[in-house]
Amino acid sequence: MKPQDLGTTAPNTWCPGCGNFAILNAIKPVLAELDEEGTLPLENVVLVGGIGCHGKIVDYVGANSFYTIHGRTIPVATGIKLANPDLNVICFAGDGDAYAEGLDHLIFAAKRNVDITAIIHDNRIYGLTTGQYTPTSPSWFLGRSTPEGLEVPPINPLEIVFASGGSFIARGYSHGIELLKDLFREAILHRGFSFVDVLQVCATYFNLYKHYNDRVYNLEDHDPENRAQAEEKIREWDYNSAYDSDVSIPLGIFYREERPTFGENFAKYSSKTTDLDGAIKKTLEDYI
Ligand SMILES: Cc1ncc(C[n+]2csc(CCOP(=O)(O)OP(=O)(O)O)c2C)c(N)n1
Repeated sequence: MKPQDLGTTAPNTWCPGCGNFAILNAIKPVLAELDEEGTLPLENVVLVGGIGCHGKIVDYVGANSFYTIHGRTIPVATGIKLANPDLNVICFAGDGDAYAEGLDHLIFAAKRNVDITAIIHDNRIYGLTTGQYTPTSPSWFLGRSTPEGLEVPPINPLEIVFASGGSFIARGYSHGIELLKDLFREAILHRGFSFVDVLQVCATYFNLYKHYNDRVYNLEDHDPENRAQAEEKIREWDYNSAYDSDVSIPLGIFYREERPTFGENFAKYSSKTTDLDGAIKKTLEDYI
């Protein structure tokens, strides 16, 4: 299979220069390669899209897919994975989708180590609804809903996922397809909750290409299995750098850990729940 075999006839409506094209052009070769080498047959892949410009990606990849509602890619993906553990489920969510309306789902997926992949198209605005601020917009951002500024610092989503127990944490950039391909492949193959925050530039409402181009660098000599090192690198950039600041923005895999997944724990948990029901009933009967 070749990446072009994964094309569809849906007309693409993203703006010229949109960072979503890089994500699309990275995921297709990865899925084609995994299928071709027999590691992950395409029939076992399910793509889950949120609502936003990012969500349209599921229309542009010829694979099984599910359009969810805004903020709900992760619970839908979790349900698919629990119902059929043979499937490999990949969520495409926006920063509005995953860090605002759907933030609790992100935290719980990380905590439970649900065996799914979350790729976040982090353009740091609501793109589809024309440029309102999101949890990762910097405090100096002037947008449609905040024309006089925001003055609220952004969250660092990597730090949230790290603190919540995420077992694979990475950051990519929409101006570097080779790195995106590596990150997507590793994330998809990781057993557990894989989280990739992609700095995906919205060329129309928040064009950060120059800001990022001058500051991004790839992590080297970094041990993702070392929690202290991971924490230090995750905190190196706080998403709030001023446009002209001299910060550096690391890209790559920050953290990786092997631990039991929610699916494995869920099987044990649900059988225990049944026992527990019986035990509670018996206690009540004894009591009454
Ligand atoms: C439950 C619900 N809340 C809000 C909306 C309105 N809405 C549609 S898209 C969107 C924001 C999209 O932003 P983001 O998730 O960052 O995706 P992008 O368009 O930037 O890719 C919002 C708030 C909705 N459709 N459904």
